Amino acid sequence: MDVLLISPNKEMFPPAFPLGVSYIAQTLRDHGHTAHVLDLIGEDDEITAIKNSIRELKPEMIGFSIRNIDNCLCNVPKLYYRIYKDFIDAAKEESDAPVVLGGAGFSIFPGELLRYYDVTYGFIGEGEVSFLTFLDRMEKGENLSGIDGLAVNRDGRVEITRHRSDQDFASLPLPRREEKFLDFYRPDGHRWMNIQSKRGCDQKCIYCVYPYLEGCALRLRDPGSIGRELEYLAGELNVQQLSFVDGVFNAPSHHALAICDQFIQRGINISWDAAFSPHGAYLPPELVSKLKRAGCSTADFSGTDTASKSMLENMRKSYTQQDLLDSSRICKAEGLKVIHSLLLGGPGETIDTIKESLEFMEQVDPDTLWVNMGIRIYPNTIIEKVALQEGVIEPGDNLLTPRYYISSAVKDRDWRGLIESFSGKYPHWALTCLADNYSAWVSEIVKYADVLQGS
Ligand code: B12
Ligand code: SF4
Repeated sequence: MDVLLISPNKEMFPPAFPLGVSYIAQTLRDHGHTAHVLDLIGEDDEITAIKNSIRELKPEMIGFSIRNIDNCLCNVPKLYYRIYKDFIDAAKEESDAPVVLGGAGFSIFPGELLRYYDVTYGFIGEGEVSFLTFLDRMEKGENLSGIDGLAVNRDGRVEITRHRSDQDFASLPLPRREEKFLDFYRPDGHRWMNIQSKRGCDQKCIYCVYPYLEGCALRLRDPGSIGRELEYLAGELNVQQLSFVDGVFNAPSHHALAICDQFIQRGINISWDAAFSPHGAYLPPELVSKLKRAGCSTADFSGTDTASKSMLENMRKSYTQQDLLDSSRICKAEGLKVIHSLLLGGPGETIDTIKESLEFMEQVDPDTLWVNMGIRIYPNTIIEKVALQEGVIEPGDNLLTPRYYISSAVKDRDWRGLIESFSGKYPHWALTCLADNYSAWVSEIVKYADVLQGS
């Protein structure tokens, strides 16, 4: 079948290459289908680009990859999903081919989005096998029932076969990237790409949808296959900067170590970063000492969330304050940049716990500290249950329109004043929570981006 896959994501801060689309396209091609990709990132007139592509390619199926719903920022909100409606309508106008939806954002809100866009089919979670099965059955006119992850909208009533369809990650093809779009992914002038070394996360942080999206079991890719992808990225695509998109890169540490060996043994010269857990068990000395040699520039402890003793427990983080100190110290000693991020306002947060976190971070002394306030409430998370119990949301509320949890002991108190009192001392901290407009947010977040990109 002839399929057109469209990535409508236009967010440039930073531009995230649509890796999921590459996985789907490669899988389809490997199984005899034709997959074209239209990445709207480089298009000024998206509607015309969609219509022209459809006229030219005459696809028999059109898939939209809905990665982002919103930006999860209560102080400077952006609602991406609304912008995509015109794009999807344009595709429906131009073609009679069925339109299907997939992607992380779609997977969180399948019913809401199928109804909002008035689309019949969508795929929850990983789409390689489920979409392929769907196409094969469509082509043969076979029954569609029982396809894992398939959501079907029948006049507003959405039926879901089974949430998520976890792939055998080891057997997936190497996702070849669409070269014509690569040059839109150069946030600091360097060609920036992404790679995935595992799927799944076995942690249970109260707000996080990753275990829902990818499953709780870790599915690890063979390090050799990652090495081959690294050679392709460095050699064929001339990638200079790389980000691992895994929820936690260094768990399990033996896998992270094996990936470092691939960089070193194959002589891959790419600067890379990843999301790290500060848990001592995931940062053994032999891993930390290899990271720099392998090209890792930054240990981005992007899920730190808090450094308060009680809040570490409330947020169900698996590490301790001591882990935060030790991990940062050993990474810095090996010449890595260190980033921590706080997500303030969770259940049990008070002005005192915020102070405790910030003061603890003074000791940790990261190269930058990203500070956020307010937790986006997603379905299928523990914070959703807490928000329901506390009456922050009501049963049946539509969370597609973003709702945020901020503990009642913080919400109406002067948390801003407290955080501002640190800004003079630590001008390199990215205090995005204080921004009241998007350009103020950007001038804070660049401090984080600068450390990540090594400037
Ligand atoms: C890594 C990551 C980042 C990195 C990206 C680095 C890079 N260069 O790629 C950084 C930190 C920069 C980032 C930034 C942002 N991110 Co982010 N990110 C992720 C993360 C962890 C992984 C994404 C990924 O690449 N996965 C790997 C690929 C292979 O999987 P995939 O894209 O999901 O594709 C699979 C399926 O979805 C499906 N599929 C995809 N498309 C299609 C299409 C069809 C037709 C079908 C059938 C199936 C299908 O099949 C694919 C293959 O299995 C996800 C969470 C998660 N666990 O998914 C959040 C996530 C996608 N991000 C999110 C958000 C909000 C953002 C930001 C807006 C945050 C901000 N405030 O700035 C920005 C947006 C940046 C941008 N330009 O889009 C949200 C989106 C949900 C929402 N609320 O909108 C998520 C879900 C995290 C969250 N908050 O819960 N992100
Ligand atoms: S925040 Fe990180 S460690 Fe916690 S569940 Fe999400 S991906 Fe896993």
